Amino acid sequence: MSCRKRSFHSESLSCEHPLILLDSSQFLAELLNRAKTPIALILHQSADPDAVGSAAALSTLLKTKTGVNCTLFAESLNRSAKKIVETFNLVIAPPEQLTAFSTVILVDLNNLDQIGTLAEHFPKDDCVVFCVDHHVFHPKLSQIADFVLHDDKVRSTAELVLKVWLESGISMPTNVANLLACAVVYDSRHFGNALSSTFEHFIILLKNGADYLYVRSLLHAPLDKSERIARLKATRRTVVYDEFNLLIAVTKIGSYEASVCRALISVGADIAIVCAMKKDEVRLSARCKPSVENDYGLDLAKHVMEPLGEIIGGSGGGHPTAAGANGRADSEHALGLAVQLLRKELKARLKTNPSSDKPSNG
Ligand SMILES: [Mn+2]
Repeated sequence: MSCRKRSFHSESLSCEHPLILLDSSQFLAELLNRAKTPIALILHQSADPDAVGSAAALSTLLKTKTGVNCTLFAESLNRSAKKIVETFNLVIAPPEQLTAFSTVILVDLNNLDQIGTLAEHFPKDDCVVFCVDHHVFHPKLSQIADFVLHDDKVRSTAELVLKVWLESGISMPTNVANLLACAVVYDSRHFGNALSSTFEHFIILLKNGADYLYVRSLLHAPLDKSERIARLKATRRTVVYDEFNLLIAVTKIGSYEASVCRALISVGADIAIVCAMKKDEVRLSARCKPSVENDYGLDLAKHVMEPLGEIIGGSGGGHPTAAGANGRADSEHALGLAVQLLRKELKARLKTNPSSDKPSNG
């Protein structure tokens, strides 16, 4: 197992990691088994309420069950996550402290390229790595994780944490129910893309004391002026392609690429691809309407952002209708590649499924 030492540069990874996929009861058993020394919970950069809520709930569960201390790490938090951290008095530890841990849990991510500058502080020695996540399974996960609880058929990581909690047999405090409820509401876009399982899980949280109106009020935060300016500027520069009976909107911006994507979808695009340049790094975000996934079988994570991340020397992933990639490339070049990958996939899908060549009504 000498190859268990992890590196963040894919070219230096020489062997596959023996990843073990578990169900929620096995995951809890392995976690409790390891909960003898402090545990680090690592969230993705620009952590959202799903990442924060899931991590806080897991941390409470481990503390209650074993007395072990858990510490949360995130390079940065998004606006809604900041509000949740403040409201529930959560603590995000300084990145330097991460190095000392021998057990870590990756929460709501399955690819270390998503932890940003925390990667510099990731424990160097053989530490045991757990992962709980609902994003499209990333091939690189086998290079980093030992024990994995993964299901991309749920709308939030919080629902996987809920299952783990229910296995523990301990009663759920109201604040944990509210934290998990924030996560479910946020990641299901206020139930806009909810599955029947999303409602089933949410009802369990309500029965444990979660308050839907309170959760809604926590997640309602008006956009900053800078974010609104970014959205307006990016919209002005947007190029729209009318192809495959889809309106594909493509643009560049300095930051807020995910927010700009959502804005473009809300003003009428079927698919949006937005590129942001940050110093020497390029970051791309893509969104599509649920109808594009349903009618065309398009998976933005698997078909566009994952291969794009590879090409530009970084990584990509996400969900079928919301995905991203980062790497090193000129922004025009990266956007061109993204559009090329998208066109190639849509063309192939139209050939194999001619019924999808119809106007989108999503
Ligand atoms: Mn999530």
